[in-house]
Amino acid sequence: MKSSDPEGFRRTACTCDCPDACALRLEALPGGGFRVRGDPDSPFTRGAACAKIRRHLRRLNHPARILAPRLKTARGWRDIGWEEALDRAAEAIQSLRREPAAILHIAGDGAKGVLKEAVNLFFAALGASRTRGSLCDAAGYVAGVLDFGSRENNDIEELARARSIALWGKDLQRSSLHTASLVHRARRAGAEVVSISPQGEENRPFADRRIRIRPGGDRFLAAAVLRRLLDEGALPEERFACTRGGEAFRRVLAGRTTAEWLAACDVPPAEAEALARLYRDGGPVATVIGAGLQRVLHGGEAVRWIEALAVLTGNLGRAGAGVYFHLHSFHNLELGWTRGPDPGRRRAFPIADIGGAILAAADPPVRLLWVNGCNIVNQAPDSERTAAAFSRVGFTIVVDAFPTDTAERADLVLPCTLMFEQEDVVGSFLHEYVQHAAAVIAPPPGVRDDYTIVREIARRLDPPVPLPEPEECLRAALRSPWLETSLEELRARGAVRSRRPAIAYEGLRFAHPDGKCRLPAAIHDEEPAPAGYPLRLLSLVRGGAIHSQMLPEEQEIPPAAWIAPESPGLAGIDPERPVALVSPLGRMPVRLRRLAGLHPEAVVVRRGTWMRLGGGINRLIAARVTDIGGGAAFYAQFVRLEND
Ligand SMILES: Nc1nc2c(c(=O)[nH]1)NC1C(S)=C(S)[C@@H](COP(=O)(O)OP(=O)(O)OC[C@H]3O[C@@H](n4cnc5c(=O)[nH]c(N)nc54)[C@H](O)[C@@H]3O)O[C@H]1N2
Ligand SMILES: Nc1nc2c(c(=O)[nH]1)N[C@H]1C(S)=C(S)[C@@H](COP(=O)(O)OP(=O)(O)OC[C@H]3O[C@@H](n4cnc5c(=O)[nH]c(N)nc54)[C@H](O)[C@@H]3O)O[C@H]1N2
Ligand SMILES: [Mo]
Repeated sequence: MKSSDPEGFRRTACTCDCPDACALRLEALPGGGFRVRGDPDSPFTRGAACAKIRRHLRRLNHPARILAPRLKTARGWRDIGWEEALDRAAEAIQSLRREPAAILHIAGDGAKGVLKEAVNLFFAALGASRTRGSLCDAAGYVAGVLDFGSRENNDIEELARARSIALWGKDLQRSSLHTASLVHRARRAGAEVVSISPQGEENRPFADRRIRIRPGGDRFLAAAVLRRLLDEGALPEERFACTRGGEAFRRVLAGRTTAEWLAACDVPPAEAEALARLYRDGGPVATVIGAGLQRVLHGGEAVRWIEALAVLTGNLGRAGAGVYFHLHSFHNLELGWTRGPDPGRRRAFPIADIGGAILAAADPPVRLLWVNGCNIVNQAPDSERTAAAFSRVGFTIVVDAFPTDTAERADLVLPCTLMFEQEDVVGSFLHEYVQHAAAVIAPPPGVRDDYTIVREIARRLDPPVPLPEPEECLRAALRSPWLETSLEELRARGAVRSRRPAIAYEGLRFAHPDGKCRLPAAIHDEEPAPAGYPLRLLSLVRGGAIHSQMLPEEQEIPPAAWIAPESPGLAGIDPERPVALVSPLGRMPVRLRRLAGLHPEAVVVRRGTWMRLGGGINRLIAARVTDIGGGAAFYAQFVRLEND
C-alpha cells in the first residue's frame, strides 16, 4: 500500500470461503499504516465487511506464520531453501509419472479464486487421483440439481421483494453478514420472517417467529405442512402441473398424519400451522436454506422436501419468492479447462471419508499426497483416521501458511501467500458479482503462491507439464457465457455483475429436459440415538473466524459446549467438575455452557479449534456420507457428556 495512490485507497476482494465475497478497500491512514473496510461503492458489499478481515490481517504478520519450506527429518523440522524443496517435490512426482493414480490431490477453499482452481490443471494433466463430494454443501446442492435440473437462485437482492422469508437452519448472525442485512431490510419493509432451527432463539433479532426443531427434523416439518395443506385442499391438481412424481409423492405424504409428521420433528402443531399459513397466504415467500441441516444422513432428502414445499405452494420462479441455497462459487466463470481432458477417468476418493478411503486404497495405494488450501485432518470427519492415513502414505506435501493439524503431519510444507498478497479473480456462492482480488500487500519473502509453486514443479518434470501463464488463466475464466468483460476492465472496475436473470426458473420452467421439477418419492426416518449417546452433536460455524483459520491465542481451550438447561444429557453430570464430550471415537474436554431454547437432544460446539491445542471436534465425528452428493454427515454424530 502506497500513500501515493491517487484515490487514497486500493480496491480488492475477499477470497475467504464465505458466501459474501466482499468488495474491499485498503485505505491509507493519515499517520501511516492502513485499514481494510467494505467498499462503500459496491452495490452488494455497501461498505460493510466483517471481523474475519481484521483477524486475517493479524494472521499476515503473525510469528506462527511459516516463512520457509519445511522438511520433516528424523530430528524434527528443518527449514530448507525453495530450490531444494521444489526439487524434492518434483522428484517425488516424477517417480510416479507412470503410476499417477498413486498421487492424491486434495484441494480446499482456504482462499478462493481462479488461480487456486488452476492448480487442479496440473494434477489433471498428470492423471493424479482427486476427491469427490464435499465437506460443505454437496447433499443440498445435488438435491437442487435433482429437483430443478440445475442449482440456481433468484438474485439474492430479490429478498427485498419477499413478503415472507422462511429461514431453514440459517445462522444470520454468524454465517453471512449481507444475507442478514438483506433480511433485515426486507423485514423493515414489512416482510414476516420465520426461523427454523434446533437453537430455538437463533436469529432472534431477525425473525418474528422462531420454531425450534429436533436436529435432522426438517423433512418431516416440510411434510407436516404439506400434508396439512393437502388436507385443506390448498394443493390443487394444477399445482402439480410443473412437476413429475406427484403420485408417489402424495402417497408418501398420505402415509402419515400431520400429527405423526410433527412428532418426528418435535414441532408443536401451532407452529406448523403458522408455517402452513405463511406458505399458503404469505407469498411471495423466499425460502432460505442453510447448509447445516443437510449435514445429516438424509440431508439431501431434507432439502428436497423443503424445495417441494416451495414449489407446490407457488413460491418459486417469481420475484420475491424462490429457494436459496449455496450456488456454485464459480457459476459465472469458465473453469471447465481446469479439470483436464478426461476428468471421469481419474480415480476419485470420497472427501467425506478421506482417511478411510486412503487406508483402503489399493491398485495402486496412495504413495504421494498433495494438499493445498485445506486443513483436512482437522476439518474432515474422523481426524484420527485421516492422521493415520497420512502416516501410511509415503510422502505428503502440504501447501499452507500455518502449522495446522494437517501441515504438522506432512513430510514437506510449502509456505504460501495469503489473501491480499496474490492477484486473483473470484466469484461468490451467494451473489452475482465477479471480482478482481488485487494483490494489495507485499508478501513476506520466502512464500510463494500455489499456482507458481506447481508451475515451478511442472517445469522440472521430464517431460515437463506445460501450464498456462497466470494471466492466461484469468482470461480463460472470464470467457464465460455469463460475463461480458475483460481482465483489463475487471482490474479497473473491481467488479462486474453476471448477466444471469434475476429470477430463476421463471414461470416454473425448470432445467430438466422436460421443463418439469422432480418431487421426492421417499422420506426416511432418522436413526434413533444409540444406547449411551443421547445427544446430537452440532458442530457449527463460529463468529469472526473462518473454519480453522484462527491463531493459537484466539482459541478457547477447552472449547465451549452449549446444552439446554433441561437436557436429559445432563443427568448425573456434576457441572462443577471437568466435563468431556464423548463419542465412540474419542473424548474432548469441554467447558459446559447453558443455552436456553436449544433443543434438549442437542449439544452445540463451534468448529475449528486445533487438535494439537486440545480442540478438533472431528476427532469425535465418524465419517459418514450423506444420502446424495457425497457430503459429510457431521451432524449425524451422537455423543454424551461425562465427568472426567
Ligand atoms: N465438524 C465439522 N467439520 C466441518 C464442517 C461441519 O459442519 N462440522 N463443515 C465444514 C465446511 S462448511 C467446510 S467448507 C470445510 C472447510 O474445510 P477447510 O477448507 O479445510 O477449512 P479451513 O480451516 O479454512 O482450511 C483452509 C486452510 O487453507 C489455508 N490457506 C489459506 N489461504 C491459502 C492459500 O492461498 N493457499 C493455500 N495453499 N492455503 C491457504 C489456511 O491457512 C487453512 O489452513 O470443512 C468443514 N468441516
Ligand atoms: N463467521 C463465519 N462465517 C462463515 C463460515 C465460517 O467458518 N465462519 N463458513 C462459511 C461456509 S464455508 C459455510 S458452508 C457457511 C456455514 O453455514 P452453515 O453451514 O449454514 O452453518 P452451520 O453453523 O453449520 O449451520 C447453520 C445453522 O443450522 C442450524 N441447524 C443445525 N442442524 C439443523 C437442523 O437439523 N435443522 C435446522 N433447521 N437447522 C439446523 C444451526 O442452528 C446453525 O446455526 O458459512 C460461511 N460463513
Ligand atoms: Mo462450507
